[in-house]
Formats: sequence, structure tokens, C-alpha cells
Amino acid sequence: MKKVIFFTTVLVAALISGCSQSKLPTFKNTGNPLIKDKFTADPAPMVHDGTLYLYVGHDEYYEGQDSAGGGKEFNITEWLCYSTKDMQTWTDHGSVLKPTDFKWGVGEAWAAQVVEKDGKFYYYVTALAGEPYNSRVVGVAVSDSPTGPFTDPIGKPLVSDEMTDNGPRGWWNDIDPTVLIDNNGQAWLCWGNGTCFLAKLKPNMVELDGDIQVLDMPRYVEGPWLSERNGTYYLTYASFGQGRENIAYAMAPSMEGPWTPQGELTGMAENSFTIHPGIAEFNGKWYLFYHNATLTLDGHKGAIGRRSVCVDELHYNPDGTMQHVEQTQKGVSK
Ligand code: FUB
Repeated sequence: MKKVIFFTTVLVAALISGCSQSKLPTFKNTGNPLIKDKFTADPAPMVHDGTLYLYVGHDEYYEGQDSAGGGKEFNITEWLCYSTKDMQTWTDHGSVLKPTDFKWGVGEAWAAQVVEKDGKFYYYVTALAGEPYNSRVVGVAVSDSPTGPFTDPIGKPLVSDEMTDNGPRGWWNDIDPTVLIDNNGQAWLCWGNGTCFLAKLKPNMVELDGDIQVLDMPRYVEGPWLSERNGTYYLTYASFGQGRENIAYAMAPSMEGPWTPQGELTGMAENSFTIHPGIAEFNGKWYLFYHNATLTLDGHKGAIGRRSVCVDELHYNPDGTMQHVEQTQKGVSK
């Protein structure tokens, strides 16, 4: 009897999860921009169990946006998640986290990344924190599933303004977290606007471990992304190009360094001041995700705060350096 109850429970659970999956909207990849029904930015891919999950910020139009400045060009109130098994058919999981899901969060869902460790999914985010922080901070939320629900395990920002030197960007320098677990099992958090910060994370993934270092990267602006391939570590970031951001990178034999700058990985994004890298290996290919601002939606043209996520293939040279990436309209095939 117990066995019958067990199998019935498993069957019902499987049916419920199958139904909820099949009800989610899907779309086909028709080239860049990848997502065409919403403005999206700051792509962060994560591969888990044969699926590539893509987390993005949801850029939204608001009245007055085109004359706004000082960060108000952006209206990003939530992070969205998409997934694919083949880079062609994508499932839209909708909104999976908002700054206001953190008790300290008051808005501005800027760049974020999800990393898996021991079956838990850690969402490292940039958000605006209210009293007593009153600045942009790095937060962390955790879930047992890549699509949430995510909850804040520490009840406070992981990095807040008073923990770092303000450098050239003042109170908004603690943004754009990226996390990598190196081949020794050590997790590293890198972030920053104007200054590139690097710190170890404790094994619990939700506390810094030791000092915060500053990495000196040429023309560094923001948007760092840590990755590893064949024992070589890569720090890819938005650097200052010809009046707008482009993407540059550095390489190191270990996360301890030394980091050797390698120059530009890809040029400026069409029509967008910002560009933001997200790198992943999936089904035997490497991909560079980024955003441009070429989409027009509901009569609103792409702009600094109305960006669109794109993806192109990334290739490596035999010496481990990355080949320059051409930003295409065609995007990626299977
Ligand atoms: O999307 C808001 C900010 O713009 C991000 O945090 C930066 O990386 C830049 O893309």
C-alpha cells in the first residue's frame, strides 16, 4: 500500500511539474537580438544538467526616459530567466527575482549572475538598497531550483558601499557581481564600476572570506565576467572604447593571478553606450552573450535603457587566447 501511495505521489508531482513546464511560453531563435518581445540587458548564462539558463535584467520603457540621466535612463524592476537545450528553442520562465524580494532592496535590478554549488543556485545581484545603505549594493539570494523561488539567506547586502573604497564612481561602484568556483573549489566574487574588486567567498557562498583586492585592468569600466577553460582563467569586462563601452579581457594561470590584459574581445554594441559580457560553454561550443540596442518595441526604439540580449559564438586560439568576436545579426545555429 505504501508503495502505491509513493508511486502515485511521484506520478502526480511529475505531472504537475510537466504541466507547469509545458504551459510556459517558448520561442524560436531567429537571430540577434535573441529576445524580441521585451527589452533585456546584462545577460548571464548558466549551464546545468543539459540546459542553458539565461538570466537577464528587464529593461522597460517609461515616460520621460529619453531625457533622463544619472542612472535614471534605466528602469529595471525585475530579473527574467530563459532556458534552452539547443540554443534554438527557448522557454520563457518570466520574472524570477526582484530587488524588492530583498528586505533591504528598493529597486534597480542591474547586472546579476546565478551560480550553482552543491545543488543550490546562488543569485548574485546588483540592486539599490534603502536605509541604512542608500547605495547600490551586491546582494545574494538562493534557491533549490535554477528558476527559483529565490530567497535572501543573510538579510543584508553581501557587499555594501562602506566595505569598498569609492574610487572614481562613488556610491554606485559596488555593482555587477560575477562568481566563479575555481579548480581548487574556491569561490571568487568579482564586481565593480570604475574599480574592479575581487574577493574570496566562504564555502557557504554568502560571506566574503578575507580582504577585498583591487585588480588593475586597462580601461576598466564595469560588467566583469569570470570564466575558466582548460585551467586558464579569464576576466572579461566592459572597457572604455571610442566614447562607448566595448569588451576586453585578461587571462591568468590561476585566480590568484597574475592577470595579463589581452585587449579587445568585441567592439562597441550597436546603438548602446553599455555592453556586458556573459560567457558559457554549452553542448561543445562556447558562446559570448552581450546586449545591443537595436530592437524597436511598441514604437519605442532601442536606447541606453532599452537594450536587447544577443549571442554569438566564441572561439579560442591554440594558445588559449580568445578570437575577436564579430557581433552578427544571424546569431547562433545549433
Ligand atoms: O543594466 C544596468 C547597468 O548597465 C549594468 O549593471 C551595467 O553592467 C551596464 O550594463
